[in-house]
Amino acid sequence: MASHAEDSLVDVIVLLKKTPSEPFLRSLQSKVGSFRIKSQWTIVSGIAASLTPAQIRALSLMDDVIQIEYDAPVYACLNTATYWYGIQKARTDFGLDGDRDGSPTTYSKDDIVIAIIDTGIDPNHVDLDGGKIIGWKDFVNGKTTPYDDNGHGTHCASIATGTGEGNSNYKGVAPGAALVGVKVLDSSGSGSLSTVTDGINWAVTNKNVYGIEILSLSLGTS
Ligand SMILES: [Ca+2]
Ligand SMILES: [Ca+2]
Ligand SMILES: [Ca+2]
Repeated sequence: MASHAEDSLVDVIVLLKKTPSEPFLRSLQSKVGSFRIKSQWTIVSGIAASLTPAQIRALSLMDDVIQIEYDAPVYACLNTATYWYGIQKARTDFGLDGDRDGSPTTYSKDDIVIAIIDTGIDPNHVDLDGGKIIGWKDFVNGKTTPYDDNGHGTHCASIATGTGEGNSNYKGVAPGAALVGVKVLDSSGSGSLSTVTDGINWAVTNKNVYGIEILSLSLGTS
């Protein structure tokens, strides 16, 4: 890691050998001094935390710690290539247009559900309205209803599931599929590795609540 003043705090991701239970985290803090835990996850054994350089050095020597890395910035990808893998797989695995509950123009967890982990989704977009967004979580601003203050997530959601009402040339691959919006990138299209992990962790944890089959991420670290 680059040098940091000894009293500075560095945002890092700490990968652990065990699930980060409260007693385990308390025991780590009792050894290296208390620190702020920003996130803890279940899909990977890890936490996001703000640590001093001395704490990073101390933790890195502990048997329970696999790896410590910077909580790197993450950006929306302008090119949506990665995204198509999921969609092609959706088409192959689930067939047809994403409708699975027998009603192509209404949306439920029993349809194919794609979680768009991105800048948000515009619920008023002509191709995405009508109840297509069946779930929402905002890790950036904590808002309780869907929006997109950037446009990238809406673009990705349209390619995947747009109904083509706005322009039939732009009908999505799976127009009968439903959406869950998970906002992890801000209005400039940027975020951090830990916030993206928060989003993935939330989508996996809630996959049965919303009937999520697919996670869509169109982002990168540079
Ligand atoms: Ca349906
Ligand atoms: Ca519509
Ligand atoms: Ca489903």
